[in-house]
Amino acid sequence: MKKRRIAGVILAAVMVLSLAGCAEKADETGDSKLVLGFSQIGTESAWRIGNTKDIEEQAGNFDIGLMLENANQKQENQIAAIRRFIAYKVDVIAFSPIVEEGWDNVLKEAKEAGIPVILVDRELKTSQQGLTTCLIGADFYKEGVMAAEYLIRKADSLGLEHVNIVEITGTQNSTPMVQRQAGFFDTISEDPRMNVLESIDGDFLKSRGAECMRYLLDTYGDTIDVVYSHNDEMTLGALPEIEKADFVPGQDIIIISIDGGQEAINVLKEGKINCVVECTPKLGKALMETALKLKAGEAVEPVIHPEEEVFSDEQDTSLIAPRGY
Ligand code: GZL
Repeated sequence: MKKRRIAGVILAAVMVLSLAGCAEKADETGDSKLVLGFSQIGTESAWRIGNTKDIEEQAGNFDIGLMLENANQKQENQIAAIRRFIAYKVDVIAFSPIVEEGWDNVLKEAKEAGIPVILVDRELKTSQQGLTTCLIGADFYKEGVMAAEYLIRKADSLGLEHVNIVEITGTQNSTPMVQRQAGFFDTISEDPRMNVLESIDGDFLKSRGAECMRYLLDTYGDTIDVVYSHNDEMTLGALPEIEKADFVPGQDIIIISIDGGQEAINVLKEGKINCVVECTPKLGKALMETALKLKAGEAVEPVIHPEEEVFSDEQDTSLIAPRGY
């Protein structure tokens, strides 16, 4: 018990020192340097790691004091971090909500403290309007549509009359999962060739992608024509399982993924993935620009969607530029 108490004291001391350090930075500049508190979901994917790196780089470029906390995939850690930002009286709070529900209380506390909140990457649902100022992040529904539109073109080019699809989804009740599924399903629903055998939750994790693919292969075997995976990590976990089952990914089974990280693009170039829909993690510049506008009392766009494209075996993949994440 004693050891735990000592550890607790050390952690608290570290927190105070790091906050004090931030306060000193603000004092050093002499001017009111913007302090931004950011609660990041975790490090579950190359996308997430790239997003964190970009936010840190852009905070430096804009000379913004960044307090970034990693929640290690736990909503309660994000809520605790947002409460620390409120206590520290940061100028702006931003976060990527791991799931859409359960944020009302802490967002009401931020509003009562007069601290504006920016949503980055993912959205949320609240019972009260006006608890957040804006969203900077991808149009996930459109990503799902682009994935389905690729599949329809692929089925046409192969002359397929019947297409059996398995879906490996991202974290249940997260915005990217809900909207990537909706965009895909809405688009294929008008095509009588398309049949979804099963959707299964891979939680955006590589290890879960492998487990899901093993289960789907055991259950559906060679009736599977397409794997639609909500992110590259799960896709990269699934591919070895497909090969262990003596199928050739990209040929025996069409592979469609989302994110567009370098590792998945390399596999696309090898022909083992057929389509990667881009979901850029580079949201840091827009975040810093928006935070500065909020601090200056300027109006901000309610939604900022970055431009995104589709990489696939329909193009010369050797021309795809380095991805940077
Ligand atoms: C999408 C982001 C998703 C990525 C995953 O913007 O929320 O979370 O697609 C990441 O790789 O885990």
